[in-house]
Amino acid sequence: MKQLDESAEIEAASLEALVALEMRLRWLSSWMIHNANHLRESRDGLKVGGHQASCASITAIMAALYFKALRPQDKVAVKPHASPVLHAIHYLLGAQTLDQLKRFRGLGGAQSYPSRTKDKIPVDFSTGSVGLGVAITAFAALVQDYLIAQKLMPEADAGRMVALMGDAELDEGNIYEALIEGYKHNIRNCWWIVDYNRQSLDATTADRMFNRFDDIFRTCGWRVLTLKHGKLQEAAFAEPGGDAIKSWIENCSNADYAALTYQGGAAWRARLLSQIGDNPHACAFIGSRDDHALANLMTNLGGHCLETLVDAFKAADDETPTLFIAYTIKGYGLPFAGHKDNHAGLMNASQMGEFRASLGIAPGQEWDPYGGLGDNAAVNLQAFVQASPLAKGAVGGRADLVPVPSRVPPPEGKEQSTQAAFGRILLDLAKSGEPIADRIVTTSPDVTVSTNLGAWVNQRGLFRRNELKDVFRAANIPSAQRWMGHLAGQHIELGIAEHNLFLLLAALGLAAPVFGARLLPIGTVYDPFIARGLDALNYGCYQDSRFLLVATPSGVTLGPEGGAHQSINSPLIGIGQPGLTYFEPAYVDELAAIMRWSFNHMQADAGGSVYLRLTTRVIRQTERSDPSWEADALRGGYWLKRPGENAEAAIVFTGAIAPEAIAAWEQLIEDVPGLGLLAVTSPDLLHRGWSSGQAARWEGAAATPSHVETLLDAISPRAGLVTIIDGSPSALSWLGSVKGMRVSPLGVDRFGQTGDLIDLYRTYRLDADAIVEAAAELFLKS
Ligand SMILES: Cc1ncc(C[n+]2csc(CCOP(=O)(O)OP(=O)(O)O)c2C)c(N)n1
Ligand SMILES: [Mg+2]
Repeated sequence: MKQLDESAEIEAASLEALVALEMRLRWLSSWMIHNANHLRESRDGLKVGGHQASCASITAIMAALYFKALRPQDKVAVKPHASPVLHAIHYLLGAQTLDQLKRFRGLGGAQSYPSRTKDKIPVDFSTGSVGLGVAITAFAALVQDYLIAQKLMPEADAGRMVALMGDAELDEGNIYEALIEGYKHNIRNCWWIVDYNRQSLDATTADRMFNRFDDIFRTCGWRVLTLKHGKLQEAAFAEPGGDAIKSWIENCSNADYAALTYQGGAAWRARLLSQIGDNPHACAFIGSRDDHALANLMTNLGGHCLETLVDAFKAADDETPTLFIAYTIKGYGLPFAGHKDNHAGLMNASQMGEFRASLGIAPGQEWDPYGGLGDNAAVNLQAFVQASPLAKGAVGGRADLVPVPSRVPPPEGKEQSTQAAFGRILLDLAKSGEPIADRIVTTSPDVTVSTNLGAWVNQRGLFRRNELKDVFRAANIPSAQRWMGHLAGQHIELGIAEHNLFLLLAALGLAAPVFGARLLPIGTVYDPFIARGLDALNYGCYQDSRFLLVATPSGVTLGPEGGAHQSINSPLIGIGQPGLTYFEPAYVDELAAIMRWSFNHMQADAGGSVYLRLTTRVIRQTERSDPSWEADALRGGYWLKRPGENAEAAIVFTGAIAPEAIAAWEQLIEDVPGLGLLAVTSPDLLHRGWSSGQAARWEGAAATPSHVETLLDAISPRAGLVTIIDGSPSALSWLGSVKGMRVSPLGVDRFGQTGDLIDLYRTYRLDADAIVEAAAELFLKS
């Protein structure tokens, strides 16, 4: 009995501490935003912003999670607008500095939205574009299972992947794509906690979705825990008249609830009396409370009640994926609570002053972590924080590097396509016994076979937590594909949802920093459908995830497949996307060298992800007389035909149209002596090198020429260039600006249509004749 009393006492003390911490978080997040907007000097007159209402909505949830439920091995994606709350938590934990808080939303300060790479606190997953941070936790749970199955991580270290999300994120389609894929892969150890304040940015959210989310998630194997009422409400419902109050709440629309919250106690009273006042018990119930108590009761929703939250987190302490729908009030406890326009609302100085005074915080003590608490209470609260599991620091160390073979041999054959060679290189690696082959993990959204990953999958198998039999094989039905799924498999097959591909790649590519075990993920996709998952691709790159994206086939070169499958502007994505290096090799020896380079680049401290734009077009491979091309190819380009001294012209090409460039060169070389032929393997590296070299010079660095400048130094400054790529011509036309040369850019700038290569290259002016004509205009008539 004594023991029971003691543990009840500890529980009560811990709840009291959580209540106090919730208040600290609400205060500190509000103050951080207030400081940035109203106190810090504004040099440009721009509104700094920040979301006090979004923070106040989730402070109780985060207090219960961070100071009670989370274990060091758990990983969290925090809803973007709750960034100040996350910084405040780490401030209390001693992991965030006051300087960073004061510089919230300033250069080098705490970021507007949690950022893995820019923030100085541990951020497991960046967020910002709503929906993505939620879904990545499902994929991270899958990655964790993969690492455990591959014996790269002990099961005992498994953590929970948690997403703290706004309710409007439930409108993002990517959530449901992830939900479906997660169900197929039987994910576990995943919590999604919805801050269900029934407000988005513009308005209150649709009532018709009430109870629908529960159904959707349960259908996909999730446990759904709805935290609608706080303990105060639960207790009140048991009083005479309480059932009438409960059913009134049940039937109240989102907009009405929000508006009444904003209006306060008198408005609650008037509305309740007008609608259920004829029930004498309800009338007495309402009459027994003053306005303040009534407002307090009506806003005592589950997501603001620490006891309810702690109980719910405890109740879900197993592997089952769980959706918590925690009812909240946007702006809880702040003057604009419930107002539909409060998303970006900021308290003014006098409102902040009142808030400060209500907490007993003296002017000048605003940043004090435990200000206004009184000595004993402050010491106790600090001790509680220091005793929380998170104060012991995050787990996970530096992941070892995976050795990359000194050479990745190109496949043999005079005539080859880069896509087929990619498949062959992976197959050779699968058979090689090289350690790297065990760390490669492939994935594809239902285009595994058609992007030539089939042979790799036959060798290494599909990853499945629950064994998947190959029914066709068991029935002796001939097939080139062996599709057995098991724990040791190294290919994760996805349904057709390119967005999921990029989120899974992002999660796989974070295995080293997040789980301490390095993977080398390779994803394949048809090049045009990168656009489907572009935000998720950007999301992965933004948080420095490392993967190899193989996009194939590409351009109009895929011929009869037609316009809807032809990619035009993807080279520009490759050039424009930070954190992603784009290559488009023409020959398979280039591809092999680039893949080897990629395996190193994906592991380098200052490395990144890589995008290969490949093709199914089979072309004659080139004979190499010396190996010097390779180093240049890995820097973005090399002279396939060296120009003569002071040459007046060059043809510059990228990728699959190499045969047309060569044919044109052969036709022109007699008339244009010294004509050069430049193979650009990476327009991206050339451009990046050029612009960063310039920036470095402007900042006073030594004048080392960039690779493209060195390449173009081989020809006359007055030379003309014909550039050609099966993609947007602007991917190469900029080359003229490097040395001020004239350019005639060829490429595709209209939607394509079906046809064979001869017709298509003629129609889109990608054939040798087009190059010769462009050259004639540029070199001969000038
Ligand atoms: C993909 C994307 N579209 C639009 C936005 C702009 N935006 C930021 S928050 C928000 C609504 C947030 O509502 P909710 O998720 O319910 O969060 P809370 O109410 O807790 O602030 C919108 C539309 C965004 N960040 N990302
Ligand atoms: Mg909301």
